[in-house]
Amino acid sequence: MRDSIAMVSNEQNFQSRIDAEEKVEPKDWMPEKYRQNLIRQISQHAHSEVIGEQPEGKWITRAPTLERKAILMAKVQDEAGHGLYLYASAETLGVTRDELIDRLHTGASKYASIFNYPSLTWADIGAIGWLVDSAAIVNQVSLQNTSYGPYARAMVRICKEESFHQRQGYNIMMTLMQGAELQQDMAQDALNRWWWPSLMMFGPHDAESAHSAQSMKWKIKRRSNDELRQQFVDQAVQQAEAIGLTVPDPDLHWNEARGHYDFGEIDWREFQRVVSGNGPCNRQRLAHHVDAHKEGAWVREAMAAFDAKQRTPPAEVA
Ligand code: BYC
Repeated sequence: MRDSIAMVSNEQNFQSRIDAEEKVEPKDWMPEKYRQNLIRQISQHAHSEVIGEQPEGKWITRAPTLERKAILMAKVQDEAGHGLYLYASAETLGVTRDELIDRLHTGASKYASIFNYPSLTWADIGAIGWLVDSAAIVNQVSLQNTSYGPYARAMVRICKEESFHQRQGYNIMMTLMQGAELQQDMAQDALNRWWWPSLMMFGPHDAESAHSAQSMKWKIKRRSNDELRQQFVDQAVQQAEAIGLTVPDPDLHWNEARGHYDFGEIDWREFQRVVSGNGPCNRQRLAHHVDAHKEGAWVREAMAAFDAKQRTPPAEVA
């Protein structure tokens, strides 16, 4: 009885701290469901950053100029770094890196559906940087104010780097649109294929979103899936028009009364298919990660051995 009263008052105090915009730190008391929900979201976010290296990484050796190659290499390295900040942030919640990777490999933990689509041409690198990084920024700017301190602080740094990523993607699209007809067609084709998957990045409609209500109450999420998606559409449509691209949505039009663009319905069956492991590249992406993880085992073992040696006190000289 006393335990359950203590638990209720812990939960009330916790909610009051959240309502007062205080940050929750790793050693603070937190409801177990808050901890689990954060581990779920942060680790999925980390996996997305790391799996997201694959469609772009493939184009490093195919970049059209030395300058583009250097920029793309830096971007892909940044994504790896984002994964590291996020894994480290999830680890502060008492879960190990090995457990997180294991959940990814067994399919228990998701990653962003968008990375299960193939990058077929150089224009796809433009579309990913422009659209996927834009979508990520719109979401992550709001996550800079998430209630969990280590996650919020990771977001601040990640957002700075994502802005450069978005600019490089848009710059690729702009350059292609100033080129030959073939290059313009390539840019339009990339937009056609990446537009709808980009809208899916924000998740199901608010009414269908399993975690939103509780995550908003705990201020893990600060803005809803639909709100963020609308902001993304409003920005991206104008950016597309500015360089002569057409957004592939016949229902898209400016709604004067709402002050926003109205847009067509996402194909939610496709979303479910991709999220449940049956998108065009799901198996390939996961298999590649499993192989890379196996190949890196000797590095982890060497690091662990070095760490153990550093901790062993030197033997006394007789
Ligand atoms: N893809 O209740 P809901 C990047 C899942 S990477 C897959 O609305 P929530 C970049 C959801 O997990 C940046 N799954 O969930 C990297 C849940 O399933 P579980 C990626 C999705 O968490 C490299 C179920 O559907 N950004 O920028 O409240 C190169 C119900 O959904 C998706 C982040 O990860 C999806 N799109 O809201 C270039 C942001 N959508 O867990 C660029 C952090 C939903 O119950 N994450 N699901 O099995 C978030 O903000 C939220 O987790 C979401 C979903 C808005 C994505």
